[in-house]
Amino acid sequence: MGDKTTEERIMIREVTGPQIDIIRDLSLVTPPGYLEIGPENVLLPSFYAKWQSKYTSFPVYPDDVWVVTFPKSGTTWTQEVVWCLVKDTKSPEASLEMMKRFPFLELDTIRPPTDENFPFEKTCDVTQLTSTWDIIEKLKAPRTIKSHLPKELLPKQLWNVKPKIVYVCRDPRDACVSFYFHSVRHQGFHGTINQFVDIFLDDKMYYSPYWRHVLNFWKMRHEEHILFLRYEDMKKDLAAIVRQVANFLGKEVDEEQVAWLTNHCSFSEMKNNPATNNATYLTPPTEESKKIKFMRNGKVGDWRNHLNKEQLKAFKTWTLQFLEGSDFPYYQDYD
Ligand code: PPS
Repeated sequence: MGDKTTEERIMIREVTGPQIDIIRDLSLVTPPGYLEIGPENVLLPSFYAKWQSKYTSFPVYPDDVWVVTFPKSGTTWTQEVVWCLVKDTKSPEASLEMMKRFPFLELDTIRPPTDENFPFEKTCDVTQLTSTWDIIEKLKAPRTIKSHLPKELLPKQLWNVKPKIVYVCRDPRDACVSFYFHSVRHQGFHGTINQFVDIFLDDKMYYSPYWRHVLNFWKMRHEEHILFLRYEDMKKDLAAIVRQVANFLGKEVDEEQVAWLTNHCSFSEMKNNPATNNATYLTPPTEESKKIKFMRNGKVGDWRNHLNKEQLKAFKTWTLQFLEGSDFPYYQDYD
């Protein structure tokens, strides 16, 4: 266990610089500062410092089911598949917002609902957000928990207790575009997409560096308690993924259930379902950001509509640099 050792080992540094200035100056909703954490320089809002030991020493149970991703990689989609497989889809709980039945471990770091330093309440209605701890403490077993934290910052017990963890990755070009729109919607980011792409490729966006996040789970993909999925495979054949996730979780499903779940988790169904569309848990800060829906587009290759040739070249260089020496087979064909 040794929380103390953990705390001693994970270094936290305040980070500044031109990219951070852009995020801070061009967002309506910003934390008081930004941190780089640990040897991999994971970027998070300064609220993280307050919660770090609570995250690393968070008690884990063997029957928990976790969904871990880099942001905008298909988290909510996977959460719904997982939730429906481990819980009762006919129970009243099924109609609760995702955040309440499948809570987000580090929500208080990303969007603290009560911190008076956080200017969020000036522009948004946060009354619908509850501290994540209130929700997590009330969860009934088997608990379903979401996190975007990279491997090194996740609860230490995950690696001894070994509950099931579903990890999902997405083409970083699509994750980046989705993250840009997310930042406009949630942070009131009013810089250009080009500025956002620069920040993303400089690994100065929340939870960056992207590739270390993905590759650290890729390396663990053969472990029995880890299932590594791709957004693009979910798009290609969701029924196959439903069967794969069910098998991983030790759940028997017949073809009727697979068909039901595949339809229930389609983009259009999730977009129209208040329990899955994340439409209400906060109010976007501007008229512009209100136009962007959480369930925005849900496509593979939307980057084609937003990234220029130079940016694609930069994505390729960045990708190849991280993938050198790795057997990770995806997202290398950027020509
Ligand atoms: S978050 O905020 O990090 O938890 O976001 P996350 O859920 O990981 O990613 C949101 C993107 O996933 C898309 N999405 C889906 N795509 C296809 N089918 C279904 N059912 C589905 N549900 C969510 C969502 O639209 C976001 O992607 P973009 O590209 O922005 O549309």
